[in-house]
Amino acid sequence: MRLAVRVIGLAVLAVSALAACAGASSAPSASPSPTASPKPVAISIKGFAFNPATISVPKGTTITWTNEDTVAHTVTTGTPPPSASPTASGASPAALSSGDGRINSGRVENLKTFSFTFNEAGTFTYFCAVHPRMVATVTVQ
Ligand SMILES: [Cu+2]
Repeated sequence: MRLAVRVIGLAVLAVSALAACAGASSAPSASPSPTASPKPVAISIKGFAFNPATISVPKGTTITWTNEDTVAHTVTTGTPPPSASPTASGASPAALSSGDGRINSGRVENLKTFSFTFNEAGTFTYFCAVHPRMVATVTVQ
């Protein structure tokens, strides 16, 4: 019986020590400075679509795209070329469109990421050069 009381006592000590640690680690980030850059934003590429496909962010935001599909995709600004129809074999064209040249990730393979920091306001329409039907928009304010 005494042993049981001791074990419970130790468990309570351990739990309160953990709680103290958790509280301490979250404290320093509580005061954001006015010069801090906007929070980074994540967009997933999944099921041959950008998620979310439409997003609005403040100037200075870094967006990171993560390809969760097993095939390669790209993040390419501009409008998809009308000639980008799939080849007869279904393989992607050898030369991928580089869009308007503002942002072009090149091939982003499975579970790889691509990041871009938007320092200019405007509307950025982008597509996947491998699958030009994948289109999305970032609005920077
Ligand atoms: Cu794609």
